[in-house]
Amino acid sequence: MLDETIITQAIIESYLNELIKNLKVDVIIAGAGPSGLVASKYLAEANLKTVIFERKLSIGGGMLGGGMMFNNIVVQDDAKRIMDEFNIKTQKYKENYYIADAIESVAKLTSKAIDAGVKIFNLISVEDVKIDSDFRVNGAVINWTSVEMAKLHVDPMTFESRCLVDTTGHDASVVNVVLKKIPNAKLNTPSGKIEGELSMNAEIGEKILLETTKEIYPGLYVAGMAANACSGGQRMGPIFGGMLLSGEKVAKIIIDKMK
Ligand code: 48H
Repeated sequence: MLDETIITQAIIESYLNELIKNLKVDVIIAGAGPSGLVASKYLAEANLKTVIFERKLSIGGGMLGGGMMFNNIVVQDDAKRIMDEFNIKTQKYKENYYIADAIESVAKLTSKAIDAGVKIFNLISVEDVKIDSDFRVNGAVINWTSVEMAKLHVDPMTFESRCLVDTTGHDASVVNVVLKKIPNAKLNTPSGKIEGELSMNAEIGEKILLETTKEIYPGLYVAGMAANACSGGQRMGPIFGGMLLSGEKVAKIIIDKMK
């Protein structure tokens, strides 16, 4: 005999317990694309309590769709070791070009992050940041994506963290909120504002991404496509090595700062 009430109670109770357990963490990551997933695994392995809030139902961001829905991705030599570390199969296509299955890549990035101790909440959007009295970012203000989509007037709730990472992709949506809502916020970019992403150049875009991955505002870090969007880096199309390396780099910066 299966009891629907027990099934419902099991879900509600365990979910609420997970939320409560993660009210105060070391690192909150906004966005479960490739850069956020990679960053989360390394952070969790360094014993930093890490949670990801992902706006969508699906995990993986732009990686899931490969290039123009041909769901293979390309990675270059520099990032092959990260693919190996996550146990993602790669096939050499030509010197310095490897291909991998986009779905396998997302599945294994996700699975390894979870195995390392990361908690991922999907269907939740980071809509604002929490700030201390010096305007340093120290948490995320979140709401159900369905509330956001329906434009309902429902107040959000707040999760506290030692720092926040914006891996929301092209939109850099958390950094945009900071600029809009924190008076005279000056970003760690040439103009102090968002420079905007540049048109396609895979070679430059991938290289510059390691420089644009950084603490962009006190307590707020940026990695992945959001990093190039903030600092005026080129887009690079469906090559994902830079996203993996950027996730690894932001984790290293945070670990060094927090240890
Ligand atoms: C919670 C949010 C919010 C929010 C968005 O776009 P992503 O895949 O991000 P990256 O930077 O890890 O990877 C970029 C890559 O996919 C890509 O687009 C490339 C390489 N483009 C090159 C080119 O030339 O176009 O994932 C971001 C994730 C998504 O899942 C969003 O749903 C999620 O973040 N997200 N989650 N709160 N406010 N905003």
